[in-house]
Amino acid sequence: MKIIELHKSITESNDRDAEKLRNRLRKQGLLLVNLMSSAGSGKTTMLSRTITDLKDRVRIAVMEADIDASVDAERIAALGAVSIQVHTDGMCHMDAGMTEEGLNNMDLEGIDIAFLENIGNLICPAEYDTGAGCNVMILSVPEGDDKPLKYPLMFQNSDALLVSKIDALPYFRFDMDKLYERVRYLNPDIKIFPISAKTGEGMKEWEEWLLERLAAWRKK
Ligand SMILES: Nc1nc2c(ncn2[C@@H]2O[C@H](COP(=O)(O)OP(=O)(O)OP(=O)(O)O)[C@@H](O)[C@H]2O)c(=O)[nH]1
Ligand SMILES: [Mg+2]
Repeated sequence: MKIIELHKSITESNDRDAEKLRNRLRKQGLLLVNLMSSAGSGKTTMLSRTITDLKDRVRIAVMEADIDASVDAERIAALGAVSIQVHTDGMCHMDAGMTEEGLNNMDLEGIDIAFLENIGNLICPAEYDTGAGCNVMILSVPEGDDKPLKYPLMFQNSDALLVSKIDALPYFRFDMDKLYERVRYLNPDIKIFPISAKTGEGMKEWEEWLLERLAAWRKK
């Protein structure tokens, strides 16, 4: 497994780097999706299912960002998809320069969508534009419906929210209506998809949205 050691970008403006990367990706027709959530919310499991479900329609690659280890990149590679593991030198987020360096180390020939599985945490990743064409976040049922109140920025900066592990709803006190209300208050335009990567429920709606985003990205 290819592991790239990244270091914090030393350029002055992350926003400028992000805009530059986004323009480059737009020209390439490659949709980069920045996937954010807290640790263990189900990012890699959701990605694995999405890659398998869409394998005849689009080619998906994944950049796995972690502080250590390469287990997630190995899970994706086992599906036959292009994957790379990057380490962030202890940092709790990816910035645009790090994202670009990671992408430069991937074989993206023929790839339609590249996911950046960002570091698991609800705070830092929301503060940095990675240059992605869209931001998607996951909140899992066991984490609770109060998270938009405590960590508003990620909900505000995301284009879509996947509410994951809905197969676990019977075992947790989780008010889906309250969650929708809190999220929509912060971000009226966000798309919300309740999913279970375990049973497959809700996956089709999310996958169709992703394909629509790819088509829209290439039209711009
Ligand atoms: N019940 C249930 N469990 C799930 C679902 N999706 C993931 N899990 C479980 O949740 C745990 C964490 O899943 P991962 O996919 O590794 O989560 P992650 O967000 O990639 O984790 P990090 O990369 O460590 O932040 C595993 O035990 C999964 O089996 C789901 O839809 N339902
Ligand atoms: Mg993971």
